[in-house]
Amino acid sequence: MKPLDADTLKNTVREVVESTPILDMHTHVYDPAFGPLLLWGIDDLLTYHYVAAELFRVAPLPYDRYWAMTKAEKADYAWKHLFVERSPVSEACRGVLTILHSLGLDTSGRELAPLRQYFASQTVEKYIDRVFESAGVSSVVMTNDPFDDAERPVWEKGYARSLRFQAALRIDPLLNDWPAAARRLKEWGYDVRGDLGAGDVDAVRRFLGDWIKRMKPRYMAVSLPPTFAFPENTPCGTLIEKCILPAAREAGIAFALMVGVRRAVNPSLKLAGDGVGRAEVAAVDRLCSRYPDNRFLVTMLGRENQHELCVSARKHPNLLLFGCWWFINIPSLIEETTRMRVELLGLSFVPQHSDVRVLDQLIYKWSHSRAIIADVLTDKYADLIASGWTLREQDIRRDVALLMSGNFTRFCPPMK
Ligand code: RAT
Ligand code: ZN
Repeated sequence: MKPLDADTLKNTVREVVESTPILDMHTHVYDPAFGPLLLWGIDDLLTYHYVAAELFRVAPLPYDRYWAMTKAEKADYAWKHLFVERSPVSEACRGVLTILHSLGLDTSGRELAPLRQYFASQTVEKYIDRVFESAGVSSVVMTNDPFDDAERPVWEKGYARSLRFQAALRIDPLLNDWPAAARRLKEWGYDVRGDLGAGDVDAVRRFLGDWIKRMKPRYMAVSLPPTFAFPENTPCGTLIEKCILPAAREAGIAFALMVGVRRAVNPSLKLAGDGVGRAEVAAVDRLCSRYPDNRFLVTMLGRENQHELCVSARKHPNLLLFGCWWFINIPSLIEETTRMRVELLGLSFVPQHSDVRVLDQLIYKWSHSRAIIADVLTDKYADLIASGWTLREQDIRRDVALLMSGNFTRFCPPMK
């Protein structure tokens, strides 16, 4: 294959980035075996919490009146205020339009009824195929919480696993509210006193081992507040050192930390009510250097943390940065963050995860991010060509495959 020149570079990079299958390493969608937990279609898109937060800014109404509405009423309300009475320029609103456009739906009448008709005529199985294909995603990693009463029975009963929807064991309730978690563990037959003594440590290890065996997760994960410190003489610190890290080592899986979320800044907004705060990156440094036999996936929510976190990743081979999380997942910050990561880390990071809660969002989250990743890579390859480096299309294919799936797969291989 002949080397690429600067003129053909842009199109080649774009084509490669668009056609390379993605392993989406953090989402909140479910295998269809979880029934109603899998969200899809126009009403779920318009009631997505990113959209709901924007709705309250322009159409103030008592919170309880909104929450008492049916899903379709909430969707009507969002459509009216965010799409009809003003232009839907925010990233969350634009995303809805990217999805509808890519499905070939006409929005020129600005009516919800024909859109609803389209979704009503789909079957979930066929629609999943269509979305995965259109988004260019080969598989997604779910967020699986054994403390979730809607989800737990499905795991306990068991279902035929598919490669498309892989598991991640999420343990927020265990780390963020130990007294409540201890009560649940006791209810489920684990011999827990709540004092985090040797007996409790054994019981939590058994609990984790049972769920790792049941779910075969790609990793264990937690989201943490900006105040996260390590080491720390708190239930969270003790549980991490005595239970989570040994369990992760034994199972050979990574531990993912998503740091910087201030939960319930406005509780009336429910899921839409969380905020962001600046976290202490040194806590991650200490975790990685004290536990070299553990692997850590880390993302942070604050823009202010991104540079320091990149520098940390340069220091610790057992740390893999991932994604532009939540409030960072907007074009201006994806661009800035991805550019900085390439400059400091080369190709040794996972540039994006989608965090989708509604299946259809795979289409917009990935098409928006892919365009930015391609632009950043084009600039970096152009710099190499200008320095006399010969670049071939197969080099680009190899590099993009690392970013889209290879780096994650190497760090978090599937469990046997
Ligand atoms: O991005 C989101 O949808 C947030 O609501 C959270 O789910 C966050 O990503 C998390 O995993 O805690
Ligand atoms: Zn998430």
